[in-house]
Amino acid sequence: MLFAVVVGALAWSAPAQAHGTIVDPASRAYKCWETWGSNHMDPAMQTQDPMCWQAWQANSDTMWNWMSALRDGLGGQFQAKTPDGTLCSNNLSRNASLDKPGAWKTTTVGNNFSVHLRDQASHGADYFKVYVSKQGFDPKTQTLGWGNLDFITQTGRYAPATDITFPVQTSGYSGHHVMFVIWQASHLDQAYMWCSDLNFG
Ligand SMILES: [Cu+2]
Repeated sequence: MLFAVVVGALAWSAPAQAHGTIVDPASRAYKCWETWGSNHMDPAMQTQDPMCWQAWQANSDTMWNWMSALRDGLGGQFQAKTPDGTLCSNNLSRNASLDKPGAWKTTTVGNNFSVHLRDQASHGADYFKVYVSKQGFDPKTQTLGWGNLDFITQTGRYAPATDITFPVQTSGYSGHHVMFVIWQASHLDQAYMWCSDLNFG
C-alpha cells in the first residue's frame, strides 16, 4: 500500500507580530535593542555593556522581537506558571539571557516615576501589575524570584492605545533595583512580563 501523506505544504507563514513593551524605564530587551540595535556587531559592547552583549550573543531575536515577550492562556496564574529565575524572560526559553544577573544598564528614576508602554497593536490593558525588587536584593549577582519582589501597584483598565503611561509611587529604595511589570492585555488572555533596571537616585 502506498500512501502519499502530504503534510509539508502548509500555506502558512508567521506574520510580523505586533505587540509592545515598556519603553521607559526601558525593559531589558528594549534597552539593548535601543542602545545597540543599529550597532549590534560592535565588539565594544562586550566591555561597555556586557549584559546586552551576552543577550545579543545568546539570541538576537530577543532584541529584534522586543515586543513579543508574551504568553497566552495563563488565566492570571502568573506566579504558578512562572518559576523563580524565569521572570525576566516571561519563562520564554528563547529569552533566557534576560534572566541572567549582572551589570544591566539602569534608568535613573526618583521615588515617583511614570511607566510607559508602547504597544504597536493597541491591545489595551485589563491591568498592569508592578513590582520592585526588595532593598538588599542585588540584580548584579542574584537571580530574580517572586520572593525578591515588593508588590507596588495594580492599575485599572486602559482603552486600546499605542502609548499608555501610568504613575508609580515608591519609597525607601536606593541603588540598582529591578522593576518587574506584568501587562494583562485586553484582546485575549495574553500576558507580558518584563524586567527594567532602575537606579533610584
Ligand atoms: Cu499583540
